[in-house]
Amino acid sequence: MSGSTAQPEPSSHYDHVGYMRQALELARKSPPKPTNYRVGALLVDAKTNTILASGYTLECEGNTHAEQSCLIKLSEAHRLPEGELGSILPEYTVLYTTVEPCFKRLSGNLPCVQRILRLGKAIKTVYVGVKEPEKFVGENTGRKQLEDAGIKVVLVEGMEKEILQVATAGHVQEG
Ligand code: HJL
Ligand code: ZN
Repeated sequence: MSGSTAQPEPSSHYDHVGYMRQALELARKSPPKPTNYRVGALLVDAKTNTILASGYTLECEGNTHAEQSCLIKLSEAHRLPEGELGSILPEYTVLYTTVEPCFKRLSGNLPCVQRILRLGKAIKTVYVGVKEPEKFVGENTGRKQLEDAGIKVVLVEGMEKEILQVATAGHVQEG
C-alpha cells in the first residue's frame, strides 16, 4: 500500500490468523451444549489494531452467542442499548468469529446477522473461521445478507479443523 489515499479498511495490515486464534481460545471457554456451536468472537478497531470486546457462546447471561456477548459487554460498558452501538463503534470496526454469524436460531432469539445489520455500517468486515455447518438451521444465508448490506465477509483459512472440533465438542457423536 502506498500514498496517502484513504483505504476503505486498513485491517489488511493486521494479523487475521492471530485474531482468529484468540477467538478460538475464547471458544474453548464456552460450556459444551448439544444444540449449539461453541464459538469465540472479537470486535476489533482495525485502524488502531485494538480489541474492543471479546465474547464466547453462553458467556453472558442467558442463551447468548459469541458475537452477541461482545455486543452485550460493549452495551454495558457504554450504557447504550445494543441496537444503538453503531453510534459509538470506531469507523473501521471489524468482527472476528470462529463460526460465521447465525442467520436463524433454533431458539427463535434474534440472529447475530440481524444484530450486525441493525448497527448500520459500523462493522465493515466480518472475518470467519468456518462457514456454519448445516446441522441445525440448514444453509446459512447470513453471508449474503451481510454482503448485500455492503459488509465484507472474509474466510480466514487454516484453522477449520480445530474450530469445528471446539464448536461441536458438546454434540452427541453419531455412529
Ligand atoms: C455462532 C454462536 C453460536 C452459533 N453460531 N455464529 N455463534 N452458538 O455463539 C449457531 C446455531 C444455533 C442453533 C441453536 N450457533 O443458540 O445455529 O439455542 O446455536 O439460539 O440454531 O439456537 P440457539
Ligand atoms: Zn448468533
